[in-house]
Amino acid sequence: MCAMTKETTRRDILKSGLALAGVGLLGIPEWALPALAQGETLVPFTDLPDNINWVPAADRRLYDVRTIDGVFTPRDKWFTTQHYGHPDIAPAAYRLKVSGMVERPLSLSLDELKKMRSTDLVFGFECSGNRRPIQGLSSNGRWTGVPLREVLNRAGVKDDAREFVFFGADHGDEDVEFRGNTFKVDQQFGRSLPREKALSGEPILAYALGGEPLTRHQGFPVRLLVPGYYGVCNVKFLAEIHAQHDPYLGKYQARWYRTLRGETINGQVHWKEDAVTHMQLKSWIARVTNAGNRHHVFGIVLNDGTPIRTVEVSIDGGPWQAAKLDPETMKEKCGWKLFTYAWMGATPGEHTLVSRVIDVNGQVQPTSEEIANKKTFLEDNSQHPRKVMIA
Ligand SMILES: Nc1nc2c(c(=O)[nH]1)N[C@H]1C(S)=C(S)[C@@H](COP(=O)(O)O)O[C@H]1N2
Ligand SMILES: [Mo]
Repeated sequence: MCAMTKETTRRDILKSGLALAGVGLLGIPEWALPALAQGETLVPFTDLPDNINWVPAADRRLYDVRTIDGVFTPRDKWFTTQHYGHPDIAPAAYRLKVSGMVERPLSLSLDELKKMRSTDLVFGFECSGNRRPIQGLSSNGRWTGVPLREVLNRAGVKDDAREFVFFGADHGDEDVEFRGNTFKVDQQFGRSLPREKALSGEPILAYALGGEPLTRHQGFPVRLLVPGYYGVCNVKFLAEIHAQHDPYLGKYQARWYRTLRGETINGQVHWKEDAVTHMQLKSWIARVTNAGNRHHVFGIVLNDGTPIRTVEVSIDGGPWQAAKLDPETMKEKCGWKLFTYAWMGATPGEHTLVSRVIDVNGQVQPTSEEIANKKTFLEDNSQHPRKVMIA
């Protein structure tokens, strides 16, 4: 709500031509400026590939974080990825089924869902494959939906239901390998949550983004959102919730989104394979701009909702300096947190800028060397040294 007001304010200011003069006086935070204000230029990142394909396929889109001009990602710019394309779902025919170990199996229409108590959730997430140098698989939104717990309570979850599987309406042919045999099966996209998480009151079944129906890319008509979790957990085109006793081991739960990490336990390295769940503590520099002799560094912080203590920036290997966390975005537990840093006295030539975030528990965003024991490319939350060229 307050964010909507902010957007309007910014636009009004721009219209009235006070864009630059009014910034300090009106207290408009620096990140609320358009990507490029009058007289401002984008400082090129020299670590970005020359010709990035921002829309590499019909079902994929990267978000160019250098163009960010507000807290919320515009609906038509949201990053997207899907594994089985977009299922066509007619809203009138849509039903969300709740099946398995429940007292009352349900089949809810979109209208029935919308009549239930709704809640708003500011939630930004990234695909667990989001990483340097592009960092384009992340976006931030204000969602509306029904708390998952309310739907599950309506169905009456049985005591021995331990696992909740969320199936999308999308599906495709998969090869399931087993001891030298390959079985071809038609699988739905599926992810699961343990009972404690499903009934925690946190996840929602969202039907709106930015106050409007979900886009096709974002999972029309209904998607699961698990605040603080990586993209893959947020099942789009949600068709069925199935309560069961045993762990669900479908491809997108147990195989395709898996992190292999070496952990030292009692002096011995144990190789652990985990499903991708909560987001790791991460920050990255999204944009550097120049106006006169000032350089503005702007970046994004993302994590699982653990409160943030500080973000720091280091230039050319120099000491860590505190960046400024935007107080508005800090209010939202699971939204993007934005930060700015005023870089004074930048000299012509190439420079390396890097950010790191520290949470209230003292956990520090690691360097890539510090997570060298993580073997799959997913969950890369390493500090990202950005190379920039000052003219
Ligand atoms: N039904 C369904 N849900 C899905 C997917 C999918 O392929 N099918 N992809 C997941 C992955 S890997 C990510 S990163 C996010 C992307 O969400 P977005 O397209 O809204 O950005 O959706 C997740 N939910
Ligand atoms: Mo993903």
